[in-house]
This record gives sequence, structure tokens and C-alpha cells, in this order.
Amino acid sequence: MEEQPIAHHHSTINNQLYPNLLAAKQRGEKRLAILFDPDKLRLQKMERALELAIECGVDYFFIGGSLVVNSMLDPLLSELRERCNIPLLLFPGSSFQLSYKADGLLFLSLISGRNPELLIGQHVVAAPYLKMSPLEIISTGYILVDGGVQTSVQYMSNTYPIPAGKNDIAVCTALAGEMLGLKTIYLEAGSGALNPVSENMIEAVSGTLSVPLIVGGGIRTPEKAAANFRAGADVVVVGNAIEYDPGLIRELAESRKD
Ligand code: 1GP
Repeated sequence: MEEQPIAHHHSTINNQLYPNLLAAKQRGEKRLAILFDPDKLRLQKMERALELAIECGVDYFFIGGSLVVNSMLDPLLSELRERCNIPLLLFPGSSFQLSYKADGLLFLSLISGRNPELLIGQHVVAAPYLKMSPLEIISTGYILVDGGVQTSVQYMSNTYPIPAGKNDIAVCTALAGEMLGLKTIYLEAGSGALNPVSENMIEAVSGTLSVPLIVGGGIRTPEKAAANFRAGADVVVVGNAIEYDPGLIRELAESRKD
């Protein structure tokens, strides 16, 4: 008997993630992403988070962290895939955090920093693997903004964040990223940031961009999520706050409509 080609589990959402995000932006629809860090997962909370995410129609799961030291990545992706249709996007801290079990990958270039490994070096290493993978690759200009505390991204990347008050630098960085052809821009205050990215900066950056704008880091309340959406964020990402209180998902989901 002839060998069957390996069937990828991706069907309908594969390669539609970015077109869908663009279409949503054009319609003015907002999106909520929940970040799961495989290193930090506590299974009981995750269970509750998953139930609520399905019930409230969370738009994306982002999967990743600055380290990912354990081997939970694949099992976590399999479990999520089995349980729901919410798109699974890898959000990797390094080129080693890759898996075919997700739907897509935010291919992050840390454009606020001047560390060549994170601008292009790791991308070169990952490229042949990604070329063969079924993952939808979404190139992303990753902009680290000072969040009032040294975060893991800052330490691990060995880069300076953009100072919180320097909107002009953030704007020019985002613009350059878009001009280089990056498909999304991600304003990141870092996981556990004391101060999330200000509405002021979000407004300045979103006003100049045509590509979708993702914002995350230190967002703890539905009010802040709503304010970010009003300021022009297309996608808001929440991690830590959900780890503490999965119940927040309901109001965060509502904040998309404010
Ligand atoms: C995603 O790193 C953030 O951009 C997640 O940050 O864990 O602080 O929500 P929090």
C-alpha cells in the first residue's frame, strides 16, 4: 500500500490568520489574545481560562515566554487544539520555541533593540525549519517599551526599551518596521510590566500605521484593555492577569465592544 502523506491538522484557518486580522482591522473589529506561558501554567487555572475563552470567543491564544524551559510546549498545543478552534499562535522568546502543532507564528524582529541576533540572526537559523512547516508566518516588528521595571524580555534580549515618554521614537520605529514590510507591529511593555504602554503612545503609533497594531504587557484590567482599543490597538494581549484571575476573561472579551 502506498504511504499516505502526513495530514496536517490545519484546514480552514491555515494561512487565513493574517487576512482575517486585516479584514477585522478594516471593519474596526477588535481582537483579544490570551498569552499562555508553558513554563508558568497551573493546570487548574488553565482549565477555567480555557472554558471561559471558548465561551467568550477569545480570538487568539498566544503561546510562549522568555524561556520555555520545560517540555510543555507540544503537549499544551495538542491539548488546546483538541479542546477548541481558537487559533494558536506561537510567540517565541527564541528560535528554539517552535512547534508544528500551532497554526501560526509571530515571527518577531526586535526592532526597538540593536541586538542583531534578535533582529535577523535567529530568523536565519529558524528559516529552513519554517519553510517546511505548515505554520502561517506573520512577520512582526516587536517594539519593547519601558514598563517601569526590568522585565524578562529586556534582560534576555540585552536591549534597551524605548523610554515610555518617547512617542516620537516609537512612531518612527513602527513606521520603519512597516516600511520594511513587517505585517504587524507589536508594542510590548514586557510581561508583568508595572506600567503598560500608555494610551498616548498607542494613539501616536496607531495613527501612523496601516498594518495591525498589537499591544501587550502589564494589562490587568478590562478598563485598560478598552482604553487601548479606543486608542487604536487592534489586538490586546493579556497573560499574567489571567493567570491570577481567569474570571477576567469575560470582561476583557466585552471590552472589545466598548
Ligand atoms: C504580552 O508579554 C505580554 O505582550 C504579556 O504581558 O503577562 O503582563 O499580561 P502580561
